[in-house]
Amino acid sequence: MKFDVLTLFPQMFEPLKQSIIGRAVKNNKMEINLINIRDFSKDKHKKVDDTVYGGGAGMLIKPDVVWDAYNSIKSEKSKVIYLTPQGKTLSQGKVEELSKEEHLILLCGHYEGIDQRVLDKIVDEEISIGDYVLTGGEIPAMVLIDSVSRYIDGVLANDSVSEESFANGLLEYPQYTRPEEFLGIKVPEVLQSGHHENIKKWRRKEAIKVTYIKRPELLKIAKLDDEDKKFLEELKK
Ligand code: 4FM
Repeated sequence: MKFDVLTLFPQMFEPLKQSIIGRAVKNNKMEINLINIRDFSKDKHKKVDDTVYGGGAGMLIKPDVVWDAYNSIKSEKSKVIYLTPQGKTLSQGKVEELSKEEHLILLCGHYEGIDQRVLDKIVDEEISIGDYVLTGGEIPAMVLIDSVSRYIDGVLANDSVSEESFANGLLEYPQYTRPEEFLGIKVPEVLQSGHHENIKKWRRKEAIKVTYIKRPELLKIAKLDDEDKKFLEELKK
């Protein structure tokens, strides 16, 4: 999977050189190219923004520099995503869907925005990471790369994604490591029993419990079997 990021602030993507994503890039499991939109300015002062027609505060990114940056990297198989609060909110389902793409081009705005004409020409999909306003699309682009990369073959240990509680739309069950007792609180007995079937059932119930308590709206879309539903009805009493 290839990510091409169009941005005025490529230095903001340094965090992706760390940890799991950094290793995945080194191991050629994924590619992240940073394209500095400013490199496509024809202006002698490398100017990329200008004032807004009709008046108002702030500056807009000029359409031609974004157009030229895009044309330097586009391919038959590329999908262009613009990160903006106007987009559909990113979900785990959308993340999984995007992980099947071959080439994602992530367009990051900054300042007051980007001239609408180039957006109309190149953007395939608008995505938001949540209903709040940031100073630019760079952090959202990193959120998208991080979340999608977890589904790319060889990025995570093999069963981490399918095993995670969220795979069935539930929140994660509580987890414990040593010591066996901390501040007077013991690790649940069943987790030390070595009884894998019981551990699996306990974790499933805890996942349903924590989802019901913290994010009950998620239960409407979770994949629950008859036993799960029975347990949930008991919980509600
Ligand atoms: C986006 C600022 C474009 C300037 C932003 C421009 C955001 C979000 C966000 C800010 N993006 N989810 N929330 N972007 O706030 O995706 Cl030009």
